Amino acid sequence: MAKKVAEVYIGLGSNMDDPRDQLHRALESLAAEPCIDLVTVSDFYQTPPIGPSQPDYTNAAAQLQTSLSPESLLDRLQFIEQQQDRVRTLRWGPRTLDLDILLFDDIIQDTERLTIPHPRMAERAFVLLPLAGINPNLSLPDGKTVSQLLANCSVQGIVKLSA
Ligand code: A4P
Ligand code: MG
Repeated sequence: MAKKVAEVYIGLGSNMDDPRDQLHRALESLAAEPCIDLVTVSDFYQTPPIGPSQPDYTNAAAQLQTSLSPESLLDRLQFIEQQQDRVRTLRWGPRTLDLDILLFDDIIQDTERLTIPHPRMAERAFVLLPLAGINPNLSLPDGKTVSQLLANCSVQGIVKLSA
């Protein structure tokens, strides 16, 4: 029997050690994963940091299809973060690479390890703007669309980059 394939959106962020290159390397690693199809990659954006004072981020989003469970996908994302020298120190602090699961089909889950949809995505322009570039009509499990959520966010200081 064919394995069920889920439609997933992830957020990518970096603000250390050549952020744009970090995102490109992460996307290459994702594309090379046997159980992940990289379907669409958004534009890249330079975004002012949310949280402690630190350099601007480069953010993007990607649409994936995968036969992995949410937990197994998180394992793969965290492995790719480790490969790129992610060191976990300060919460919301600077990082070489952050890969977050934003949406996983219409799953709603809140376990110790994994919250889906990502708990802060609905108020973050650095997440919503790249997602809207992939599909502005994409809806969260509560029915709100990315473009509706984006209308309530400030996009001040965010600049589209060439990938
Ligand atoms: N975790 C729970 N749910 C998820 C999920 N949906 N996807 C758990 C990924 N991980 C999830 O994450 C901490 C733990 O969250 C993981 O072990 C996992 O089990 P982390 O990546 O180690 O730490 P973090 O990213 O510092 O924490 P957090 O709270 O996820 O931070 P955020 O919300 O991701 O914010 N400003 C700009 N402009 N751009 C950014 O990308 N990013 C952050 C990080 C802050 N400010 C930013 C940006
Ligand atoms: Mg994270």
